[in-house]
Amino acid sequence: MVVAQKLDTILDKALQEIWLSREEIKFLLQLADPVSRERVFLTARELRQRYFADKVFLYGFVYFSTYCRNDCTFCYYRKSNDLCQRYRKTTREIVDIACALAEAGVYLIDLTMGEDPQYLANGSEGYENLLEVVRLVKKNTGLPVMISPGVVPGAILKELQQAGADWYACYQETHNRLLYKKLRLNQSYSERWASKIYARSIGMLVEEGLLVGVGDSLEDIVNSLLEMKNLGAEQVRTMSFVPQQGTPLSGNGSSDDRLELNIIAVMRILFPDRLIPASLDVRGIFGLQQRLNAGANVVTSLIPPDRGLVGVSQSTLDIAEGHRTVKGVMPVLRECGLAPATLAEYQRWLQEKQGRIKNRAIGKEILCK
Ligand code: SAM
Ligand code: MD0
Ligand code: SF4
Repeated sequence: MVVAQKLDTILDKALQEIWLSREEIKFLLQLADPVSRERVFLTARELRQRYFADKVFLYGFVYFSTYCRNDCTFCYYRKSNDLCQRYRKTTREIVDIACALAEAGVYLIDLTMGEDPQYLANGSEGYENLLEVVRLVKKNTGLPVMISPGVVPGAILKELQQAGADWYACYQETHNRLLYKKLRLNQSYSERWASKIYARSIGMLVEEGLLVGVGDSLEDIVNSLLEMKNLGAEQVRTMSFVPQQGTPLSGNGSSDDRLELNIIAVMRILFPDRLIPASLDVRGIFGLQQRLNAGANVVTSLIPPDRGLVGVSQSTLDIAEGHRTVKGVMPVLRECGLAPATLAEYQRWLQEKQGRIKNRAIGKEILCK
């Protein structure tokens, strides 16, 4: 079949929400010519419109501790990188920052940290501090909360949920175990995966993520998308790898986002009703329009300019300039024909999902009896 015809057939299936074969997914992922890609993006936008109209969700990002006990080869904040200057915000500071973000109009606070031993390996006192952060952020902002603390024991996850965490974000990066081993040194693949399964089983919403451009093949990406389907994560993301100074992978990586954009569009096609981020943490404000046009519907990594906070993969890009703020992204949303949802709309989406998860859990219990 000629390329255009094949594309017609696949996009037709996509619009009917018929699951694509491995080969069809791979075909979409590898597209390089601008005309074909634009057709895929158009389909992705049509599907987004079907489920979310022109509404986009905005997430505030608080990277409250950049200390980490791990040594991920791709990460600037890996423990053995002496080049990075680290900080740990106090509980008071974290709450103030979260309140400022809430005031600015975000709908969710993403509390992210390196696997900081002060919180994770400090016995029960560390966990208690983490729980207190979540409790106070929830209480003072009244907003949905996402936590990205790395892998934590199930019992703690449950307490974090009780403290007010709605979402657990924990990215596998790849679902190729060999590649995983080279990226997340000395970290168990199975444990990381199991933490997300457990989070779902107790009724938390889960975000899964895929890192691209770190030695992954197209086949790996297809596998990842299938694993994401198995997991049933409510939010799925992909981010291009950004090389970091002082790390083993500092010389690798490319500034071409073609694959990331293709994956965003394919994610929208495969998971039309899920949340898919356009992260400001890859190319800053400059990269936002492309990501939204590929079918993303959440702007993540909004950071207040004046609090000494950093991003993860772009630690400073566009932060001090105030481009990574609600105000800063508005012109881009408008340009894309999109508008921010209201907080009530986000909360409705969340409650509907949480209700469904709860019913599923009850169903399982009945089955087990
Ligand atoms: N420390 C926790 C963890 O690893 O799960 C939570 C936050 S971690 C800093 C968040 C994510 O940022 C990583 O899982 C990875 O997907 C992404 N990330 C880190 N370094 C990156 C880089 N150099 N380029 C692109 N994404 C990166
Ligand atoms: C982002 N910088 O949304 C953040 C981070 C962690 N949950 C999210 C990677 O892009
Ligand atoms: Fe630590 Fe997370 Fe960075 Fe890995 S990705 S080194 S766990 S902060």
